[in-house]
Amino acid sequence: MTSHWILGPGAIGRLLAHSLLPFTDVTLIGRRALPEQQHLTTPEGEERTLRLASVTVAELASHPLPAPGFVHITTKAMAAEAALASIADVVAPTTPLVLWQNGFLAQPRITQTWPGPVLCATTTQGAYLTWGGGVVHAGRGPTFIGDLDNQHAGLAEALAALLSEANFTATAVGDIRQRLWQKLAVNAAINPLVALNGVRNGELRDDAYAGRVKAVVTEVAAILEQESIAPPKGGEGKDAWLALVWQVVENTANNKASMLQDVEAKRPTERGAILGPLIESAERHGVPCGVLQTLDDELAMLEARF
Ligand code: KPL
Repeated sequence: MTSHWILGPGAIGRLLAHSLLPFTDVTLIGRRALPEQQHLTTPEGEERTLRLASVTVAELASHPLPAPGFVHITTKAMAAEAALASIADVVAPTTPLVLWQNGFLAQPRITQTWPGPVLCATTTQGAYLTWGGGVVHAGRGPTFIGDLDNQHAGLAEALAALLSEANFTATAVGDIRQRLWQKLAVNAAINPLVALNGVRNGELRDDAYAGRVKAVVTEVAAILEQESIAPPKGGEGKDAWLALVWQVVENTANNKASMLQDVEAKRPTERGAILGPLIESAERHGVPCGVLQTLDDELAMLEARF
């Protein structure tokens, strides 16, 4: 049986572990020890408790486990490379990795440096951790898996099939780069503004914020054109991106976006993985990014006060 290591026991990592456990061998890996019994609340409100095997990074170094078939990295974007480095000595460099991060920072870097296959996943599964360490599976949504160079389609298909069997609906795709940038575009238009203003997603429709959303999308659309990322649903340029952003705002109106949750918990945000690649691309292509840069500076100032 192929074993799956899940490095980063946050909400998505634990949801993945709960989903896969009945079908395969799963080990959660974190910096701190986790309780043996892990609780999950399903979107239907059902409570489940499972015994999930977990080890700390330090234990793994002194008591190596049998080689994994996949290592899933489910940390925040800015922690992914350090997390991989922390287990690199005990994992064969040919092991397939699956990167579950937001943004587009860890994915190209790890794809370039890891000798084995690197799959990227983007998911719309909604999940959060409770204070007691349980995971609430708040809403189901599709997951897409592929690799940036389209060289591991068979592996992506095998993983998507296993996840779908585990009711974690997943599809292998040949355009994961496009999908990661698309999610990044939406995140760039929503997350910094809600985090800086302490509002839920739906409030961005208010006059006080809507103009800034449009200004962000104008810059993002021009940058994505330079990156050859097609506008969503075959639409045209900026308007198609804006329509997508308003659609997500509508669908998630009552959500506290992940970046707002980070700010409220005084944790570093994923600005480097979301705004960083856009600003870097704008500078490379000579496209304006003053609005994005201001958001990034404001977030940096906010984080400096934590
Ligand atoms: O993905 C999200 C997030 O919170 O990071 C959005 C789409 C903004 C929904 O809240």
